[in-house]
Amino acid sequence: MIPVMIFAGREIAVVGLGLSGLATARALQSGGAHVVVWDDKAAARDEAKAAGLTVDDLNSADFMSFAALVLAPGIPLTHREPHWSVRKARAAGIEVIGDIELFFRERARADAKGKVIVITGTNGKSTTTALTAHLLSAAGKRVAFGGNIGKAVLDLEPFADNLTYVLELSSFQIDLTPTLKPDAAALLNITPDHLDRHDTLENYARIKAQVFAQLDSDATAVIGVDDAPCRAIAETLHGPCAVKRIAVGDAVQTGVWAKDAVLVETEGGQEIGRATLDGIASLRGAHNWQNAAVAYALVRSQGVDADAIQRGLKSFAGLAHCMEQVAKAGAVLFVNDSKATNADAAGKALASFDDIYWILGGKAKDGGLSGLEPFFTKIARAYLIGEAADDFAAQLGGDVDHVVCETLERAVAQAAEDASRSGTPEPVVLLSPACASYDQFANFALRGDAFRKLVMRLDGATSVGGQGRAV
Ligand code: UMA
Repeated sequence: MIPVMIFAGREIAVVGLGLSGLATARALQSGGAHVVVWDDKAAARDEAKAAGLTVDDLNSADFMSFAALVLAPGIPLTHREPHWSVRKARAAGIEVIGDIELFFRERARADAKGKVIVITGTNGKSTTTALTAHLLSAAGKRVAFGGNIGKAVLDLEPFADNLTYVLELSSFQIDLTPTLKPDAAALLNITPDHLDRHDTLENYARIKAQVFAQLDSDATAVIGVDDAPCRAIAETLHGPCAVKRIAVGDAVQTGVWAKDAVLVETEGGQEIGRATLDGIASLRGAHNWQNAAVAYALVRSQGVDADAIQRGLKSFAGLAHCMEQVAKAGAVLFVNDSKATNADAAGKALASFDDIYWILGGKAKDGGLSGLEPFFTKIARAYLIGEAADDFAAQLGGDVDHVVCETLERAVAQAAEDASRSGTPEPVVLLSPACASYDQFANFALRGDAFRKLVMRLDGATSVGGQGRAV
């Protein structure tokens, strides 16, 4: 845990007692603040009480007595409308911040010398964060990683001069972090997502770009330039920090670009290093080349050489629930891509395989399956689950053979049977739902775990490659 002392002796409100809220309350309390917590769900309040925190009904509290409101990232700050606690804080004139802001303020107070790397983007940020942490560790550096992946930031190890933090940040977290000042920041890509929380793509992109707003001259900005919103942000980056561009397919002047599973590092148009991703199952597909190129650029910015990066890439196990190769039964490969909670992310998996028995559905996002039409010819059959099943059946229409299975259990059984009967050389049963999980599961990780269990119960299923790193 990182004790947060900047509010020592002062009263502070924490709203939202999930993973990040509980870590925040503990960190503030251990740093000497008087912490009052609240959650709109009674069960979460009970858990906090049992953990020794002071729960008080903040609905009727006078917010003037608080130094700040620390809000959990999942709670609406601006859209569709601010949470009631945000309105109360604003009326009382107190600031509303998040746990990542506490981390940066405490780091400044402690004058901690260890490096901080932050990674954001619509898709691929978890894989890139885990890969960056892995490459640094493989090169002998001490690393703590978390944020929007794994542990909440304040649950990580305390500051130390030889400790590098690698943090995945969501747009929700960035929006609550006014003094975000890392040593290296990466923005992978921007496609429409979370627009219920950020209203417009422009506003979502503006928030993502904040990772670069306060970089010093010795810091590094790494930006993917394969999509228009990121290209527009890249145009605004003219130092004082180093700026590294990332592209898949097209060469970049200064940065890292990827083609045919090879990463090429350039400086002023000259090649200065390279690494290959050929044969690395955990980094299959063009989207993973982008992730690996970003990780390469970040790790180089910390003084690791290309040979050490190449060795680290080869030993990367991948992430659980991100195109995770779970098992084989005969010729059939089973892939868990439960983290693909939108169409764009599912598209990356569909692009990576050819003979696909596709399990999809859940709680649909705006736009449904639109954009995935170019992959339809690769799909042998689709198995629809959850709330979105009927809607998706209509969207697939006559273009893709499909069956409504409703549950994951039925979908796995049916897809496995069809794939094994097909007699084709490399059929793939792919769970890549293009939907949130909340209609049938508590989160995408539990959905992926359920898939793994169902697959391992099938006749002849043998595990391949070991489980990826937990997310
Ligand atoms: N709550 C209220 N009132 C509300 C809404 C929620 O009281 O109006 C309470 C809930 O009852 C619950 C708590 O708030 O007890 C949940 O807070 P939260 O949604 O911020 O969730 P945490 O458990 O704190 O997890 C958060 C991140 N979740 C979100 O941003 C939605 C986790 O990212 C992150 O790993 C964790 O902090 C630790 O830093 C998850 C995520 O889904 C992986 N992120 C989104 C994404 O990647 O798309 C952004």
